[in-house]
Amino acid sequence: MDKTEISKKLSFLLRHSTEPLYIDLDGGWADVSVVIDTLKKKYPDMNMDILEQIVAEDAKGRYSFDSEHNMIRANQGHSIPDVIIEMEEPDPPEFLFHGTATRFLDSILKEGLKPMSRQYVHLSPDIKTAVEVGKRHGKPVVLVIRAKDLVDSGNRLYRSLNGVWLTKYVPTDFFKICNSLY
Ligand code: HQG
Repeated sequence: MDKTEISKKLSFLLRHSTEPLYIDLDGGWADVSVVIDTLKKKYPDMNMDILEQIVAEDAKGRYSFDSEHNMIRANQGHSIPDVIIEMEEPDPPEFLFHGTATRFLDSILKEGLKPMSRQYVHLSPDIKTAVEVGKRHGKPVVLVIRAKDLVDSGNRLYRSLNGVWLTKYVPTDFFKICNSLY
């Protein structure tokens, strides 16, 4: 059984499924047994052990269980507008990074960074992670964001439990193309 493939399906269920059965809007929690039953339809060997492994081994810490492991949620990345996920609002670092593809640059430089289909614009704490995010869309390019100035100007910037920084919109005057070698 391909755990990466199951993890992709799991992220979809926990971030984008509009079926209210899965996601409690208050906190984004889904019932573990319902999630396993759903995954079993496509992956008949799916069980709690495999789910525990997927959560524990996830390189980006995408998922959390509640203390009893009866509920599970994605820590960030949601598109469902009404889901409220627990986030911190710590003091931001001076700079954060956003990885995107060169083909989006014209539009981004004109309009600013928008959440597109997700609830938030996702920002990375380091260039390496941003390059990986950008590669998912094509030839990567990294933008450096003046995060501290963004907050000092009255914008809100959150950090998800797995360390992804999130904000509603980044106007063009708060970022530029990052020219470091990557
Ligand atoms: C771009 C992954 C045109 C934006 C990653 C991005 C991340 C614009 C794309 C998380 C634009 C949206 C999120 C504008 C932004 N005009 N394009 N004005 N503003 N865009 O996938 O940030 O692996 O929704 O640059 O690690 O790529 O799934 O967002 O290229 O944390 O856990 O529109 O997803 O996490 O793409 O990725 P996405 P993202 P997971």
